[in-house]
Amino acid sequence: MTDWHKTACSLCYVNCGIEVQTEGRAITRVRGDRENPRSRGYLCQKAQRLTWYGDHGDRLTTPLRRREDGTHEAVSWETALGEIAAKLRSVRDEDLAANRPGSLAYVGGGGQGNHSGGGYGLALRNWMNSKRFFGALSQEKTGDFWVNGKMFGGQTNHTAEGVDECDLLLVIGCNPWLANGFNRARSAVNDIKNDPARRMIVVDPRRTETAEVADVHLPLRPGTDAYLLGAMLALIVQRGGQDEAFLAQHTGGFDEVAASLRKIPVDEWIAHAEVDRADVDQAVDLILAAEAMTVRVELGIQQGRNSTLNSYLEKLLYLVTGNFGRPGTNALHTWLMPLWSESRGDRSEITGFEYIGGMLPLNTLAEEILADHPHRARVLWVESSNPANTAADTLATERAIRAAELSVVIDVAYTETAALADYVLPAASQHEKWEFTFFDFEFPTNYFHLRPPLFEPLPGTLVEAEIYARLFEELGVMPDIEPLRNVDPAHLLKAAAPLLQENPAIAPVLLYRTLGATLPNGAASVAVLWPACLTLVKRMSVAVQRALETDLEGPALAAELFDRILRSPSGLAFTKHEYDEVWQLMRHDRVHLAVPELLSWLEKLDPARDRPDPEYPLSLINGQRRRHNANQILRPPSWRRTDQEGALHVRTDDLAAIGAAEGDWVAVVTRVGRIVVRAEIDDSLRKAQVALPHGFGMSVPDGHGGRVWHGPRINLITDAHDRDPIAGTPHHKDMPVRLEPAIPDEIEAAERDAAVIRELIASGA
Ligand SMILES: Nc1nc2c(c(=O)[nH]1)N[C@H]1C(S)=C(S)[C@@H](COP(=O)(O)OP(=O)(O)OC[C@H]3O[C@@H](n4cnc5c(=O)[nH]c(N)nc54)[C@H](O)[C@@H]3O)O[C@H]1N2
Ligand SMILES: Nc1nc2c(c(=O)[nH]1)N[C@H]1C(S)=C(S)[C@@H](COP(=O)(O)OP(=O)(O)OC[C@H]3O[C@@H](n4cnc5c(=O)[nH]c(N)nc54)[C@H](O)[C@@H]3O)O[C@H]1N2
Ligand code: SF4
Ligand SMILES: [Mo]
Repeated sequence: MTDWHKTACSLCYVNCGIEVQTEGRAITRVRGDRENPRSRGYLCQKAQRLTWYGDHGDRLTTPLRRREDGTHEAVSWETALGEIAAKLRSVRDEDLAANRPGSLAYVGGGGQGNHSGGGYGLALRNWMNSKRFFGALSQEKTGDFWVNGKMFGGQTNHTAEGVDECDLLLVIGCNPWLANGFNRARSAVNDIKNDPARRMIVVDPRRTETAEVADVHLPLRPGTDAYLLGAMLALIVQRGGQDEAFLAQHTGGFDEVAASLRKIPVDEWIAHAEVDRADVDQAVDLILAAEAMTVRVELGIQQGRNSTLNSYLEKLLYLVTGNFGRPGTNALHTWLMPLWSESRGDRSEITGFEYIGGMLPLNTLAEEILADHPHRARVLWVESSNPANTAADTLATERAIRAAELSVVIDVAYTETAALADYVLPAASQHEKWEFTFFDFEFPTNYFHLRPPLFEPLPGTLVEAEIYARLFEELGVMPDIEPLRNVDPAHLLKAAAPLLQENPAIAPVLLYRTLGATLPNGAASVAVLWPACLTLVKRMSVAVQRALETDLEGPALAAELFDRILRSPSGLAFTKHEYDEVWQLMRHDRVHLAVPELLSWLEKLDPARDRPDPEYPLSLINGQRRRHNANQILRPPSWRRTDQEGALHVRTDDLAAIGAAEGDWVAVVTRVGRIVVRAEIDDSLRKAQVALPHGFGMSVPDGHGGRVWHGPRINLITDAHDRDPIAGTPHHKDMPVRLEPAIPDEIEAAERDAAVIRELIASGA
């Protein structure tokens, strides 16, 4: 009998608890972990393919240094860290001498399954006196954070959904059937479908798998969400559907909102969205009849036109109707440690964009580095992210990586970003170290899951904490911790407190080297969770006591929480609230419904100005979630059971319009670029809508000593300047494009690559 080991799936941010069997470094079997109190045994079609993440030939096993000719050579950890430290020190000194802001640009800090390394990156930014932080979140969610800051008072006042208990699920711009995005998504959608008392509305241009089972599907024209949601809100208020008691008790500013909504030309806006008025009325009927509605949104509106405004309107839908803070509605959730921070209006000197949640738009990374400005970014530090594929405008991003005076990538695989970097540092994989995420978005009970390692680190790799500890030692900024070596672990934190207070910038590294060294089973990098436990207990001890079913208080409660986290391989509940305590999580005293910047944006919307460009008449979903894509996490071609080439999805009529047929190579053309892809029919798309998959564009070993491109590099055609005015997020879900038949040279090159990929898949690589 082979043992089952507990861990979590890291292929999307839901992080389902799973159990796996292993052989060598391979994961041979995967099943849902029924003991995980949150995911309760659920998993989706991707989890079975998890072994392709850590067990393949493109894993990094040694630090690499870039040669003059652009190729990489292996160097020792001492050499790599010594040279990096020397360069960092000299840039830091120059920054200080020139009295300019720190010129380190930091990208990433954690992917879908790994946040254990992120804290050390913060230490590095602190030491380099730099705030410049970019990441995946700052090209999808920062508009949402900005709105939360205005309405609830905190950019970390992030919302949860009550999908399991709602009687109406309103899905806007996301496809939980394929992308999940919330706990047990497919089961939850099926439960609603099979219960005649529960309803679902889907707002999505495409007739998605989720829309297929909805009671009402509003297939709006891409990019018109603000019009449709505005019209729906106007109808709700016209019909007196606002929850007066809720509004009076918990909110302010409704009258200003209502005044703006009353100006909306409802029929004109609905016509602009190209949906049937009768369907909109039916959706509004369902919303007004619902006892408990929950609204679930994602990239369709967050990476769509009017992104930040959409995030506001979506929240108004549940707040105006009083669907908040009750079972089955939206709510705020707790954090073991917030994944982002609070910004107070600081702006980039280079682009003028505001920091939101501590981040600058990823879309502006290349500008920050390439700008002709004395305060441009000079060092690029990338950890657990692959911006050469995932940031808008690939060519500009590649130029920026090369232009940086120092570029360092910490990753497990030889990514497209790593291939361009001055130094590449190999990390132990998520299955080779203690790992966790802060993607804990549940209310009233919230959960945390610390996963023990399945394997020893691959020889040559180090966990992030160790990489940073050695780097700071190399930088000569680590204080002497020798006197702490023989202190009894029970008194260690007290003994270390002065050191931590004197060196707040590098606290994570100090915790790792001190407290970490006393933790069992090599769990040293878990030490960073200790201050999180202390802070949480100070803020909400009752909720922690309830979750742990204990009367302990203060530091003893924090110690108990920390200990339970270490001893709960299936995860645990860490806070448990009563519903009406949701208001304690909010920073404002009441919800500020009126956000002047967004109300004036709403009032300025003009259907006459928002028409498709005749030169680029189609709307591209540039980065669709499909059955077998998973960001940039799974790289070997063989992992994909479906969509192995990463095809363009297009309707029969839109494809015929350029004289092409299914299986042909076609060019997708934007203002900034052109890529060639295989066409595949999907008539569930809306007329004039096409889709390219997320999670491709990898350069993989071709089996003959070279490399070959696998699937479209979709951000080659993304205009980084087509972005939200507040958050700077790209409009990936509504990119203006046109299709053209590919030319013979393009077809020949595409066929050549495709043949190599087919060979690789046939050989299981
Ligand atoms: N299979 C799979 N699952 C994943 C991932 C993955 O790579 N693969 N990645 C994970 C990550 S990081 C994220 S952020 C989530 C994203 O999850 P989702 O946001 O659910 O996924 P997308 O496919 O990007 O787009 C969502 C939907 O937006 C619709 N859409 C396009 N344009 C518009 C529009 O103008 N208005 C509206 N209302 N809808 C529009 C599309 O038709 C699509 O159905 O998925 C996560 N889950
Ligand atoms: N056009 C277009 N672009 C998009 C999107 C889109 O829809 N369209 N979606 C966007 C979205 S929502 C997201 S979330 C981003 C995702 O894009 P990225 O931020 O680039 O993140 P991932 O694709 O998750 O890549 C994570 C990286 O972490 C590495 N990694 C895995 N485990 C570890 C580890 O333990 N340690 C270290 N150091 N590294 C590790 C992986 O090898 C991989 O290179 O893409 C965005 N880009
Ligand atoms: S929903 Fe996400 S975390 Fe869960 S099994 Fe699927 S990919 Fe993995
Ligand atoms: Mo994402």
